[in-house]
Parts: sequence; C-alpha cells; structure tokens
Amino acid sequence: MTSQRHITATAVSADSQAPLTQEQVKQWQHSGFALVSGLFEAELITAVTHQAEMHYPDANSERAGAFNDFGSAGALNFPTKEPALNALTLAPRLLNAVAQLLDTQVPQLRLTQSDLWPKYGQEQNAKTSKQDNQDQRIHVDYPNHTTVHPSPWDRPEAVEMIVYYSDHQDTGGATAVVPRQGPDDPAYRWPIVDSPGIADLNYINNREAAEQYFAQQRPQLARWRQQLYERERYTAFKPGDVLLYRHDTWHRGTPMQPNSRRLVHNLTYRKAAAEWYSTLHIGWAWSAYRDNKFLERLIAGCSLNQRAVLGFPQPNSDYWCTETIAAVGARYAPFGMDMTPYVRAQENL
Ligand SMILES: O=C(O)CCC(=O)C(=O)O
Ligand SMILES: [Fe+2]
Repeated sequence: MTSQRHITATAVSADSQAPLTQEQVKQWQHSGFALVSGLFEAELITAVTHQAEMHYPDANSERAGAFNDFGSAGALNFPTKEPALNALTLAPRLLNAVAQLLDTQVPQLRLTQSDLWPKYGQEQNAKTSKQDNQDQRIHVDYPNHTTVHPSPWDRPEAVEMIVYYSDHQDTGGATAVVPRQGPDDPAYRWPIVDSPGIADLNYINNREAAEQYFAQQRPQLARWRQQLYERERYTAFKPGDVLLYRHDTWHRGTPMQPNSRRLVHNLTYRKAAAEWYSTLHIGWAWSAYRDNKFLERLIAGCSLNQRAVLGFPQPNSDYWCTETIAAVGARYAPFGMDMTPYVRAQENL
C-alpha cells in the first residue's frame, strides 16, 4: 500500500554530464535525501538483478534464513567476476550525479562501498532478537563509515545511496527517512549522537528493543526519538530507483512482507581529501591475480575518471615518471591499457 507518507522517485534529466535536476540536488543538500529514477539504463538494472538472483536464494528457499543481517559478507562486493555490478558501480552518470551533490569533479571522488545484499520477509509472529534487522531502530550511518562525525551540514564529504532492484509493492521494506527542515530543525540538532551505538550508548538494531533501552536509560531521549518516527517518510521504490542520502540523515529499514525478497545495493563515494572515511567493502586488493584477470581487465578498460574513483593515479599525479609509465604499461599491456594520457601529461610538464 502506498500512502501519503510514501515518497515516489522523481526522474533524472537527460543530461548525462549533470543528470540530477537542480531540485534533486537542492533536496539532497537541504532535506538529506532524494529518491530518483532513470539514473541507470534499464538493461543494466536487469543485468545486475540477474547477477543478484543467481547468487541469493529466492524467498521460499530454506537457505533464505541464513541472510538476516545487513550486507553480503563480501559475496557481492565491488569488484565481481561478472561485469554488471562493476559497470553499475562505475557508471559515468552515477559518478556525475555524486559529483553534483558534493559540488566537485568526478576525479575527486573515491569509492568506499559497493555491496549488494538481500533482505527477506519474516513470518508475522517470527521471534525477533535485539540485533534483528527486520524493523530497524531509527539511526544515522556515520559510525560505520567514519571514525569522526560528519562535517557541518553544508559541507558534506560523502554520498551514500541505496539502489533498489525490487518493487516495494511486492516486498514491502521501504526505507524510512526523516526530511530535514532547515538548520533549526530539532530532529537534526548538533552533534548527531542520539543513536544506538554512538558514544556510550549500546548498539541495538531492532526498533522495539532499542526504544525500550532508551526509555530505561535516557527517558528524555526516548521521547525525543519518537518525533523521528512520527516524521518518517517511506520510499515507494521501483527497480532501478536510487535513494541518495547522507551519513547524517535519520533513516531506517522497515519490515518486509512475509515470504518476499528485496534486493538492494548500498554504495558510498567520498571526497578524495576525506581520508577519515573508512572503506566498508573488502575492495579490490584480493581480486588481483585471479586466473581470468577480471580486475586487471576492468582497470585497463576504465576511463580516467573511473580509475580515479578507485584511487588509481591520475595523469598529473607525481607518481608518474618515465619508469612508472613503462612499468605500469608492462603490467597492463596484455589487457590493452592505453598509456597515452600518462605519456602526454609527462610531455606537458
Ligand atoms: O534496509 C534499508 O532499507 C535500510 C538499511 C539501513 O539503513 C542500514 O542497515 O543501515
Ligand atoms: Fe542505515
């Protein structure tokens, strides 16, 4: 059921250099999120969905019970041997959209998370534990993503997102978000520390258990948190929709329909200078040396911008000299890497 408290995606523009509309950028910058459609080609969404369906059991399978937490535990992280998830993670329109939100250029972005995972609906009377992921407590994500605290609201350093591969009408499990209403919004008072697991608060995932804990430990805070739930809006997602949000946006996962499977993909890009952002996925280091050399092929086939997002030195980096150009050229020659941009940059020094 879609109610007034649901939000539906707005279409991105046809401009692939600046795919987000001004309203979408403004909404992300002011309210803390934007739900957008049309950022990816439909064929790419179909291909990634297929890749995920091959990996995760369907809702009726006994094996589904093994997946009741966030994330893929490394199984469907960037990079994968199948190309679709990689292509989506480095899709030029997506990178351009992130650069718009952070008011920067694509070579200044770094990938820190690309993880595709399933959430399964539980039976109505299923027993829940404190750490159950079905009906989450309202929270912000930054503790997992950085060792510090997000910078002041108007100086965001990272973009977080959820790409949906399912339809909320089939699965339920909307992501709830609390729109920020300007700098004086009490829900977004500074610092943002009133969330389970921050400072000396215990980490509790399940909503009921977390709010009981707050009611006992910090009754005032428990009442304050109720306003967050009251102000929730729910993403009425369709396959291919993207929730662009932030590490300081109040949000949570909500219960799924029993016997259903929702496939989603969490991605994060930070500004290159923000080294205090952690890399959440296992990354690409352990993908080197594989027999089919999928990582080396991927890097050789990337554009300069895509390589930059993986931290590969850009043509104007101090790393490059005659020796390194020859050496890296030798490493990637079998995969057709074009070293010309690096050579040209040296010639122009
Ligand atoms: O599952 C969702 O829709 C949101 C998940 C989430 O916010 C989290 O696990 O941090
Ligand atoms: Fe979250």
